[in-house]
Amino acid sequence: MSFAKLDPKEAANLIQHDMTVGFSGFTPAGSPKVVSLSIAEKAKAEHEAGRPFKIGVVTGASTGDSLDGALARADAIKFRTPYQSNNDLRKALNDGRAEFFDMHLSQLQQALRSGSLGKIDIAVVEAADVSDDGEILLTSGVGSIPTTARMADKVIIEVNSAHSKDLHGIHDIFEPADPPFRQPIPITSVRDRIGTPRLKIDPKKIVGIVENNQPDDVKGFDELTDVTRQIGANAAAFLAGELRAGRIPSQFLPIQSGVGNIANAVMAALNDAKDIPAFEMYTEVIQDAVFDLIDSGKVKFASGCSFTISPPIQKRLYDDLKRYRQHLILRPQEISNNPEIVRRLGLITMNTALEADIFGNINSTHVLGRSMMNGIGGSGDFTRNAYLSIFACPSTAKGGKISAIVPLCSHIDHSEHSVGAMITEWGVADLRGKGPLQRANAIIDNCVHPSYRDQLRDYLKLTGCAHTPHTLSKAFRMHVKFEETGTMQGVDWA
Ligand code: 0RQ
Repeated sequence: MSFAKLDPKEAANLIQHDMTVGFSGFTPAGSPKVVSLSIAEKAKAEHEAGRPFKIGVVTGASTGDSLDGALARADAIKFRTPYQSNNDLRKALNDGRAEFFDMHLSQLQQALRSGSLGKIDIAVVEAADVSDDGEILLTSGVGSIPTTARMADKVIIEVNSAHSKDLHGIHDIFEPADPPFRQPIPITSVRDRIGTPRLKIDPKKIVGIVENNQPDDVKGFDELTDVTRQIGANAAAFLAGELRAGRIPSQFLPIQSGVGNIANAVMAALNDAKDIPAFEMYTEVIQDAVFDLIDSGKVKFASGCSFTISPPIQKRLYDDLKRYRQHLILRPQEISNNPEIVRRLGLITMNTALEADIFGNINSTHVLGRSMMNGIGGSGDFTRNAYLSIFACPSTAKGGKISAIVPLCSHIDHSEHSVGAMITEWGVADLRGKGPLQRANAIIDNCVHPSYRDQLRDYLKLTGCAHTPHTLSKAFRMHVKFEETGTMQGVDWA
């Protein structure tokens, strides 16, 4: 390689206060691991010397602790977009120490190109390999880096030897033209390739290479519990019923599955469901469970934006890449989450709600309407354009003190118009073709925890006849009761 070798400190010294930095990756997968730690150290030193140091941080989605966590702890983030899931950064956003622009992940790259998010000064790209003419073999996540690296004035490459160089051929790098010159995106099946296997950037912009061998900081999943196992079983039974009824075609449709424990449990249940045929996935995050489904033959092919997998699964993938590459592709997020393609392929989408209301609106992001959890991520890209959109969540949180289903969501990310079915451990509410009162009854009867059913039925009776019978003065009384007493149980509607 003809590029200068930098140590992480030298790389961090290229980054000045108030710059915007574009980092590669999507979730901890493919995110840089060492330059970010040095930027955090630099920020601390600058603050100790009485000088300001905060940067804008643009990534694909969330990242690992060595990026979002370290920078947040060093108070080094001025502005963050589009998604995060780190405890320390979450605190910084909710304490007002950093700004967060929570956006649909498919829209990030176009927004960057339009200039509405400002300029990108430096891009930091994790690579498995880089050629002298600037062809980069990306690692386990693609995210928005094709755009941020192209737009950046300078590019720092982190060559990470924890990733296999045999990843060549897994990625499909494509950037569409912007309106008014955009053409249809030519993906008509999950497996289609439309771009290049490597990211090509102008080698003159590459200011140096930092070497490291840190694995992706992806935690494993919690063991299935009775609740998550039952949610998975309910989802599988619902989809099998839809198949039998002919509302899902007999060859099945591609699946999108969200992030976290619930999504992992649903995928595990689909693996066990004998009456669901082998299927494909067109999704954003390819999680651990998908590899079991590929091995069992249940998943024929998975297209995504990242392999967000724990170290044992990453080893399994890299030990057997020749076989797995026939089943996998990674794309930039404006393609993996593209509404045009989601609608064309007819996806069954399955995402997790933080809170839902009895009429079918979904809150994915804000605890008690105020505190940011993670962000909307890709859930809106998929939900709004799905063939069948499903939201699942446990019926209660915090040991039953919170009902996940309330009269009116304290924040709405996905409206009733985009939600086809809701699933909890108690059952499934099919919301399609139903008016608001019918939806409310279906959700209360099938999804609400029994200890909250009467309370929600009583809320419905407060206002007489209305298309959507809300009582505005009482719609948040369960939230207020929780804030005042620590439980949503026992609300007095009088
Ligand atoms: O907190 O662990 O402190 O108890 O919220 O809840 O049930 O473990 O759910 O990890 O699957 O995350 C919506 C946040 C769910 C995620 C969300 C508390 C609960 C717990 C987490 P504790 P669970 P998960 C494409 C799809 C948006 C992005 C998206 C998410 C914690 O799925 O970020 O969908 N989605 N992307 O106790 C207060 C409630 C609560 C509550 C749960 N009603 N009130 N707290 N909790 N319900 C992929 C990407 O975009 C990358």
